[in-house]
Amino acid sequence: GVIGTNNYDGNTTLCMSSAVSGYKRSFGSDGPPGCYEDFEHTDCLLAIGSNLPEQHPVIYWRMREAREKRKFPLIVVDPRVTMLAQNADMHLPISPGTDVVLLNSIAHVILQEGLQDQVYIEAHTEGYAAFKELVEHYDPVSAAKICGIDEDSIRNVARLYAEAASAMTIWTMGINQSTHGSDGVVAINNLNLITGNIGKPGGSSLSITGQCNAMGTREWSSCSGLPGYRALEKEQDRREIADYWGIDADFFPDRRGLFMTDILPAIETGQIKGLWLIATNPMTSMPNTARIRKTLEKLEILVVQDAYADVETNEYSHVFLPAAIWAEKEGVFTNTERRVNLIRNVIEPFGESKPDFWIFNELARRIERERKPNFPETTEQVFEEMKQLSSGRMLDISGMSYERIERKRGLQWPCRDGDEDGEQRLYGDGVFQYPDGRARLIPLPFVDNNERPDEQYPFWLNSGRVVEHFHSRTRTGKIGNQNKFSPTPYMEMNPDAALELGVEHGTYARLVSRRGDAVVLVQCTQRVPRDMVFIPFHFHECVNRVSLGLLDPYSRQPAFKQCAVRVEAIEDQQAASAIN
Ligand SMILES: Nc1nc2c(c(=O)[nH]1)N[C@H]1C(S)=C(S)[C@@H](COP(=O)(O)OP(=O)(O)OC[C@H]3O[C@@H](n4cnc5c(=O)[nH]c(N)nc54)[C@H](O)[C@@H]3O)O[C@H]1N2
Ligand SMILES: Nc1nc2c(c(=O)[nH]1)N[C@H]1C(S)=C(S)[C@@H](COP(=O)(O)OP(=O)(O)OC[C@H]3O[C@@H](n4cnc5c(=O)[nH]c(N)nc54)[C@H](O)[C@@H]3O)O[C@H]1N2
Ligand SMILES: [Mo]
Repeated sequence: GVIGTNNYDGNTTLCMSSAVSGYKRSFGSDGPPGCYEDFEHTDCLLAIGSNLPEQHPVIYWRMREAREKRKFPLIVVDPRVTMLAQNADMHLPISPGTDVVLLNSIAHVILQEGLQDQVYIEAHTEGYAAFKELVEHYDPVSAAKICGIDEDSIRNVARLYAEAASAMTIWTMGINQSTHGSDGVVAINNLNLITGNIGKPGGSSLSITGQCNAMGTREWSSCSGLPGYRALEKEQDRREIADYWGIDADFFPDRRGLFMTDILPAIETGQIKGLWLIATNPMTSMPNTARIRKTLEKLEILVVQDAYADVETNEYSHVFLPAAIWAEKEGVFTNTERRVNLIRNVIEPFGESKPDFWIFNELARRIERERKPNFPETTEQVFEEMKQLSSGRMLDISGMSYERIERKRGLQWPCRDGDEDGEQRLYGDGVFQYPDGRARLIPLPFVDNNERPDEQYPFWLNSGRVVEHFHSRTRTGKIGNQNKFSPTPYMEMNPDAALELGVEHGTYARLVSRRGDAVVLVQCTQRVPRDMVFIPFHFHECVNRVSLGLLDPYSRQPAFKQCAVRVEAIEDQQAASAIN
């Protein structure tokens, strides 16, 4: 509204953008249709590429309690034996990046055996014929050869899921961070549409969001859009916001700008010369660290706005803006189940740091422009603006207030003016956000475009998280206990594979890919198959030195979890330990 660029994007592109684009393709809009209470109603839970006990322990306890009360089956799809897989009734150790094949095949069995909800399909969806034709090619015998799950298990899961009175799917980065991330989400939606499991108690496609306010960035325009799920491409949306802000509608670019993952290459080629990084640390979190370093060095101006001055990206900045952290500021955020909650500061900002909101306002004030939006003074005034801009829309929050949010311990959207509570689920009436009100069943042909293990690089490199650390460790890296239990970059490796290479448990080994190398401590474990290593991505100069991160064509999210590496034993252990 002041600078006039469309090149702004949320860290969401590393995290949730596949879920966003999958929801949009299937339902006509973003917005997770389910809620946590669905665990208390479901008769079958499918969890794909999500390690709930370590990554979402609070949601996990809720799910676990529900499962202890009503013993419903839990099926986990993950190439590793995660903590969640250990607790599952069935674990499907899928070949990396092939979830779409498994889901197509499950749909194949459901349609072949007539287990689908034909009434729901006919009343609420579009595209059934083309979808049916595509999944005919994915019989379990052929699919098993690609996705590595045997045909009997595929049939078993298909029957369990389709015959359950209600069934739900949750997923996180095992689906989203893939070259088929968006397709994977659509495949999950397809499964739930053909079984009539959308918007009903215990029946849902529920993406588990990464960060506490990942939903907020999606809803309120951080991802190159306009507030309230509005798009730069839509003339009416541009006009509504321009009128509200009192600026000219043609000040806005008429299309979205680059995704985060396309902004960095645009710096490489000189199209972008200045970058303002707010609360994200690409030197550790983006694939191919060497390339990112070169990119940041090329910038004419880099502004880093972060809570910690020792964040790695700050080594490349020209200006540092110290930001306050959550306990030092006030504002609302939206979680996985569309629940809006409020944080109030319990302490004053440390030192010279300021709340991000204050920084934005002060910068906007200093940028010279004839007609500028009016910038509110308090976060509560901003919330009042958001309420007005949401009124009558899908994400209506006009019935909320700071006071009511606190009293109700959060409210879910939509919560319209006058509503006592928000709605728990979306699409319960089977009316979707496409103009004709119908959801889309979308055929998903599988193209194998990953860098696969070969003779030179014989291992799949998988990466993710551990419970002890949060992301790039600017915070957890400073906490005694977290470092005590997870002190050093390490790699899960199958003991048989280690034996073959003469790599010993508890020693350092060298990991090599076509991009670079890294030194990690070897932890031998049966958690990973013989042709895979897994590395938590929290440590700087570690897994993302070697990762590739091919981009999903729809969501532009990197496939952090699939590329090929080799492992080499290291003779000089002392030198290796000095690196870490
Ligand atoms: N303690 C802690 N909690 C966190 C975070 C943290 O850093 N620390 N980060 C938060 C954020 S932003 C996010 S996004 C979430 C992430 O939460 P999760 O997605 O649950 O965590 P990850 O470890 O990234 O990945 C989950 C699993 O995906 C599997 N996987 C890899 N490839 C495939 C595949 O091809 N198919 C399938 N089906 N699975 C695959 C991996 O083996 C891994 O076990 O966690 C959130 N919670
Ligand atoms: N190999 C591999 N790479 C990955 C992933 C993976 O699974 N494997 N996962 C990806 C995913 S899902 C994600 S979400 C990303 C995360 O990647 P990033 O977003 O880059 O990681 P964070 O460490 O969470 O960065 C947040 C930064 O914000 C700062 N900060 C904290 N609070 C505040 C605040 O209130 N204001 C401001 N201004 N700053 C603050 C922190 O100090 C930190 O530097 O990593 C991605 N990278
Ligand atoms: Mo994330």
